[in-house]
Amino acid sequence: LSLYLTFCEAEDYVLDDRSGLGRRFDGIGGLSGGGATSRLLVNYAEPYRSQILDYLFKPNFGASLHILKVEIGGDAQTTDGTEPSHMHYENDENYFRGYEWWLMKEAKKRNPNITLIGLPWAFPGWVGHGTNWPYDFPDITAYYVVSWIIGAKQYHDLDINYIGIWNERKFDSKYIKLLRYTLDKSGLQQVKIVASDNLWEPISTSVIFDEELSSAVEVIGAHYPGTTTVTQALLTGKPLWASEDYSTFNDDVGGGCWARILNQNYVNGRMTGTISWNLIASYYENLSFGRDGLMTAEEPWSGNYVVESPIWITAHTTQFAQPGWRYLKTLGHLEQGGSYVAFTDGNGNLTIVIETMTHDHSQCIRPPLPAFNVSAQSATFHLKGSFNALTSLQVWHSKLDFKRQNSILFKQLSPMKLSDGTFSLDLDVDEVYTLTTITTGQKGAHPAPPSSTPFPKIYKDDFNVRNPPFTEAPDFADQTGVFEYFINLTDPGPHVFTLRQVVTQRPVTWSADADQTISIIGDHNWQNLTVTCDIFIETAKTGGVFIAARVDQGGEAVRHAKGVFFWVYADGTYKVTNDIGGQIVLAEGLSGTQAGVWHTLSLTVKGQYATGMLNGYPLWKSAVVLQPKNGWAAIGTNTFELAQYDNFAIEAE
Ligand code: 147
Ligand code: CA
Repeated sequence: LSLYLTFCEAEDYVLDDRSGLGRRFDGIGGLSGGGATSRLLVNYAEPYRSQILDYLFKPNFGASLHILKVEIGGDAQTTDGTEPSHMHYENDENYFRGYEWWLMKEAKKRNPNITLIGLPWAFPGWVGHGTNWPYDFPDITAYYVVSWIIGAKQYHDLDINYIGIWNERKFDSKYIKLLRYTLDKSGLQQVKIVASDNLWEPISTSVIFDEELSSAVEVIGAHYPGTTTVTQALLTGKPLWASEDYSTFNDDVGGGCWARILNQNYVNGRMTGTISWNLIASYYENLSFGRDGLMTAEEPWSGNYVVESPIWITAHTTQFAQPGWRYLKTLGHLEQGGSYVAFTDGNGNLTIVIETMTHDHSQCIRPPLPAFNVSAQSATFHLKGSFNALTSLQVWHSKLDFKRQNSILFKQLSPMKLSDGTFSLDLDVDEVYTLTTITTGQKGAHPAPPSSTPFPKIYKDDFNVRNPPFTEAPDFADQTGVFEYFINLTDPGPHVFTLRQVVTQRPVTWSADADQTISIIGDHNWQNLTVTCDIFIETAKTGGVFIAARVDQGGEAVRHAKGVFFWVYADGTYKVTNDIGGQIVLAEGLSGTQAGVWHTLSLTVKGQYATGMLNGYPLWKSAVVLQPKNGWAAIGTNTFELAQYDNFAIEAE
């Protein structure tokens, strides 16, 4: 027999609207991009792909997101890959590249009221006119960004609601004003500006002291604010958003992080919008920040996906309070740790969200979380004002369980009876409660997806697709440059349908792109394999392409990728290098390769040895490869240059 005493503090909290309401609630969202975070999602077969989209966007089903923010692709590496621009070149315009258009339409299909936001990380090289800076020619940058908004409407009937400046980089007041002016003159007065997607400062002070800037900027958006804001931001009088937040591994600690910041971003920092980086972890897990999304869908080849706890934590708020509702003024911290917020639609509806996340079970990736204590406690809530007459509330409950890995996620309990507007709850640690007048909440469910499998060991793509639904070929994840389906009508032979690298100038980068282009594919655990591909160098004399195996890294580290790279050049030579930069040469010699002719390359890596074939004949053999031991397969070019690929094949052990 064990005897124990629970020591409970019973505290009273008042929820009241009689002295007015707090700020307008702008919603909770997810960010696709920054970069290529949804890359693998688009290659899921139905019905899995639609099921995943339901968990993200369908109202009263799962995360039921209010906001979708997307990257405006800039042809450059922006964390987990590159996203294509709508204007690769100065005289080029195409609003059917990439998957963000598709994603926005899928989100709108499910929730026509969803708020859409666009933000650039990088820009095609021509926007910077040869510099690595987008503000030397602000009129070009404004034209480039406004074109994206106009294209969204013209080709996809998508109304973009907010537009940003330059992700986590310097803003330029002159550019922001010019952007506002260009929007207005294009009839886009309703498109609002978020600035500056970095820290609270210096944008807040700039807005305070510059009236024209202040009227151009609608929302102050800060990243990873750690639930706090600064006086200057409050003094702007603008809505404050955590316009990028979370970025935490999506296990239950990630769920705890998300629950704590969703409440406390308002309690501590008066933020009325919070956007998760990222929306969904749909990129190879070994790239940067693997699984930092609200859920995981990183296996299009199997159909497996995982609805992680952050989805259900999101539902606690999103299903019961909508953008346009107001926060109550009466909210705050609980006596024994944790927090509570309340929302109303102003028409008698009330939603209360309570969280009791402990420090160690709610740490986010950044910033460091100062120490605090949370313990089990009783809380009595007294509803006053227009809520005093309520007699019962719907109850939804989650408890993150770190001991037995047996978490309760978004479970409906019996309604709470109120007497004289009062109810009490026994709160344990690491819990979320929603108490609400809203009766439409639902824990949506689709049949369990197929189980997880590794990337197929035998893989082939001939790129023979006449009307591809997306511009990229399945499972290829561009890490520098952009690889697109291409139809070469002048090809006299069998290579009409190919894949082509199309970025010909170094972009205005956000990250450290490689000096070569590269697209990775496959399983990062692969050791022994053969990669075969037909290649076509387009640049005479100086051009070059490679195929590779055991590529160990991409993302922000792509410049430092190691592996086995088999290069052939238009000058009739070949090289085998251990790195993408071509510094560590394992073999080299004459190949007779040239531009404008198709060649077949084949690379076999087995144990410590690599062998290369050209057009079916051995070209080099027994190159010694000591490291890396494993990695992806890849294709790419020697510089930012055009090149084509066909009949790509992998045979892995
Ligand atoms: C953000 C980026 O905006 C995203 O594209 C993605 O890279 C995300 C991953 O966590 O991070 O960039 C940040 C990088 C560093 C810090 C904050 C944001 N930081 O060190 O505070
Ligand atoms: Ca083909």
